[in-house]
This record gives sequence, C-alpha cells and structure tokens, in this order.
Amino acid sequence: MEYIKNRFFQKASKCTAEYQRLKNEHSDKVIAQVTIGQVLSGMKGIPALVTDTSKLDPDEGIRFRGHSITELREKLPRLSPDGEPLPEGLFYLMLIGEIPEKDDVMNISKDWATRAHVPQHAFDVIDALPKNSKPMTQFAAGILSMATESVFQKAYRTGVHKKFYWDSTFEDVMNLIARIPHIAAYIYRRNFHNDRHIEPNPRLDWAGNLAHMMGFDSEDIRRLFRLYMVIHADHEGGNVSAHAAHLVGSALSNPYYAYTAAMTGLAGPLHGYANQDVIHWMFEMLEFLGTDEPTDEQVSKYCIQTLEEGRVIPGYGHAVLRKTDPRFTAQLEFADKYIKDDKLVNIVNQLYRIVPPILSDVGKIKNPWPNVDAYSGSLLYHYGIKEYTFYTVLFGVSRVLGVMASLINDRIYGLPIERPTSYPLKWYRDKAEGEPGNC
Ligand code: AMX
Repeated sequence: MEYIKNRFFQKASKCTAEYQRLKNEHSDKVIAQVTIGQVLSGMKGIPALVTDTSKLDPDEGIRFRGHSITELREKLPRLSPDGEPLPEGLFYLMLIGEIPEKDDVMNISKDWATRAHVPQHAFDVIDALPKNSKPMTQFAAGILSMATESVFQKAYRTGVHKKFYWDSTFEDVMNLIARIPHIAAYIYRRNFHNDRHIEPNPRLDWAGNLAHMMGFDSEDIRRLFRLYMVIHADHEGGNVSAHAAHLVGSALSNPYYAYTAAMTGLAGPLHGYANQDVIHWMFEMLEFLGTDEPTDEQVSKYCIQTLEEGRVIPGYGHAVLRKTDPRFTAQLEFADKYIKDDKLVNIVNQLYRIVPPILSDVGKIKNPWPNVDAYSGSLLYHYGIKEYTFYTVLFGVSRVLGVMASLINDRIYGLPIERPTSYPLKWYRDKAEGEPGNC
C-alpha cells in the first residue's frame, strides 16, 4: 500500500507548491464580494474553503474530481460487470485525482481489511450508553473513543516536523475508514438484533463487509451498499459535516476528533438526519391518511398541511442545488432496474411528481427539487433494513471517504487554522444603513 501513499505524495506535492505560490504571489487579489444577504443566510456562496475532492454545481450536481455520478458508475472499477463501482475506487479518485485501475482498488480493499481491527474499548464505550441513545450518539462516541489510536497525535507529541503531518494523518485516516463499518454494524446489531454481533469477513470489500456485519449477505444488498457509499461520500467542502471536519482538523485535532465533529453535524435534521426524517414523515402521512396507497390528491393535501404546520418537507430543497439531485436520480435508476412495485418506493416516485410544484408555489424556497435523502430510505427499507433511526449512520460511514481524504490534503497543503471574523448584528446594520443601529 505504500505505493498509493507515494502516488498521493507525488501528486499532492505539486498542488502544495501551487498553494504556496498562490499565497505568496496573489494574496491581495480580490475574488468575490460579500453581501449582507450572504452573511445573514448562512454564508451561502462565499468562496472561503479549499476542497479538491469534489465540487458541487447548482444545476448539474456533484462532480468528484471532475467526474459526475453517471460517469463514475461507468468508469470506476467494479467486482462484476453488472455491479456498482466499489467505494474504494472513489476514495482513490478523490485522494489522487485519477480513475484507478482495478488492482489499485483491490489493494485498497485488502489494506482496509488488514486495518479493520476495532479496539475493544470502542465497543465498551458504545455498550456503556443506554440502548435508547440515538444510533448517531453511539456512532460519534465510538469514533471519538478510538482517538486513543491516533498515529497523528503521537507523532505530534514526539515533535514531528509539520511538513510530515500529512503522513501520520494518512495512517489515521486509513485506519479510521477501515474501522468505521464495524462500529456502525456493531451499533445496528446492538440496537436491533439483541447484541448478536457478526465478525468482519476480511475477504469482502468495504461496503460488502458492512452489509455482512449488519446481517445482510445477498448480492442485491451489497450492490445497493456500494452505490450508497459512493453517492454519499462527498459534497464539496461547505456542507456541515465536511466543513465541521475541516474546521476542527484545522486546529490540528486528530482525525478521530475531526470526524466526530462531522458526525455530530450530520446528525442534524437539516443535514443527514433528513434521510430518516423522510421515512418517518412518509409513515406519519400514511397513518394519518389510513392507507398505504394514497391518491395524488391526498398526498398533495398532506404536503400542504405539513407546510402550514411550519415544518419542512424532508428530502426536498438544498442549500446549493437548484435541480433534482443526481444522487436522487442514481437511486431512482437503481430502483427502476432492480425493484418492481414496492409500495414505499412508489410513494417516493409519487412525491417526486407532487412536491416540487407545491414547494415552488410557496415562493421563498429556492430549490423545490428532491435531494439524496428523498430516495435512500425507501431502498434500504425495501431490502429489509427497516430500522430507519439507523439510516444516518450509513450516511456517516460513507461520508468518511470524502471528508477524510480532504483532511489529508489539508495537512499536506499545510492549511492554517480557520478563523473567520464575526461582528455584532449592529455592525452589519451600520454597514448597510450607514447610521448607528439600536440593537
Ligand atoms: N420544506 C419546507 N420549507 C423549505 C424546504 C422544504 N423542503 N426547503 C427550504 N424551505 C424553506 C426554508 O426553511 C426557508 O424558510 P424561512 O425563510 O422561513 O427560514 C426558506 O424555504 C428558504 O430556504 P432555502 O434558501 O431554499 O434553503 P436553505 O439553504 O436555507 O436550506 C435545506 C436548505 C436543505 C436545509 C432546506 O431545503 C431544508 O430544510 N430541506 C428539508 C430538509 C432536508 O431535506 N435536508 C437534507 C439536505 C441534504 C443533506 O444535507 N443531506
């Protein structure tokens, strides 16, 4: 595996030099104006982060190192011709910037299998939490507890030169990625299968092994998990989970700390929790309507009712996207191909027809189209993973690939501690109106 690390080093070193050159020669260049509206709307659209792994276009959706999801599904290596690409290949692409050969992907898979041993105390920490703690609480606690293993932290303590921070970060990231599926599966089996745990199978790929440890060994579920892990892996740098990992990592906190921060952000209902909220909301609707095959009119009325109650329709809208999320479309295509006449999947498709015009009519909603979370739950549910309070954990397993690849980049570039400026509200008012404000 040293060759992948070396390959990364060769590629990234050129970018590190470019980063330094830009900083030295162009630090004074103005690249954007910031409006009060942007500040008061969650800093939307302000270019302030450096993230190479992926870029989000409002109309086209995500591109990983320039490749769309459709292209990835064609180009990334897979285990069988009709299967989905392996997430290991996407990690390679995000890290190194090139589509890998199948051998590279298989080598990463094997490498992660050798690093997959989770220290017992991580399971003990999870077991110390009450079973009614949210799966994401257990997941974050399990990840945080593994910080005892941090190679970066030990290297830092021994006074390693800052230009080598990336090296021990690389080791931490590979270990963390390798171990995270076991942590997730452990929580699943603990909460929903009476603690009957399943050991990893080192011959399986990363996503297949996660399914296996959760208790699912069919090729159908492995295929779904590979797709799931690819499409959720990264969404450029400004989303809450990616930004949280970058921010915390910028203080030179170890990767386990940084990823725990990402996961507590992902757990919020406006971010990754939406994938369970979608299913919860759909079941609430079906219960309210007293049917599992509602008419368009019934669904429409229920959506309007949700909005009138001051709630959001989960799975719809996005801070950046302005069209249907290609991650939604990839899942829709998957369902069209492999799933015939599933009631929940049918309702997801029905909502896709009904919700966008309703949200458009509200006026203020910038994107009435579905995001990734509108589909994912119904696919998992179809294949028997019905415990939807667990769904955000699966999102969290996938997201480690992108944001931790970025953390290695942060460290090789030597990005500094992040420290934007804040002002009291009054300062913005004075700026806008040119006179002293009252609050
Ligand atoms: N249902 C109802 N209202 C919505 C809405 C939806 N699906 N999407 C946006 N709005 C509302 C906002 O709450 C906001 O209302 P306000 O002015 O009263 O505060 C207004 O429309 C304008 O919001 P926006 O600029 O269009 O979106 P945003 O950037 O502020 O928020 C997001 C984006 C995703 C949080 C929002 O669309 C939302 O809450 N969607 C539902 C939850 C969801 O699906 N989240 C998952 C997103 C993807 C992910 O991270 N996994």
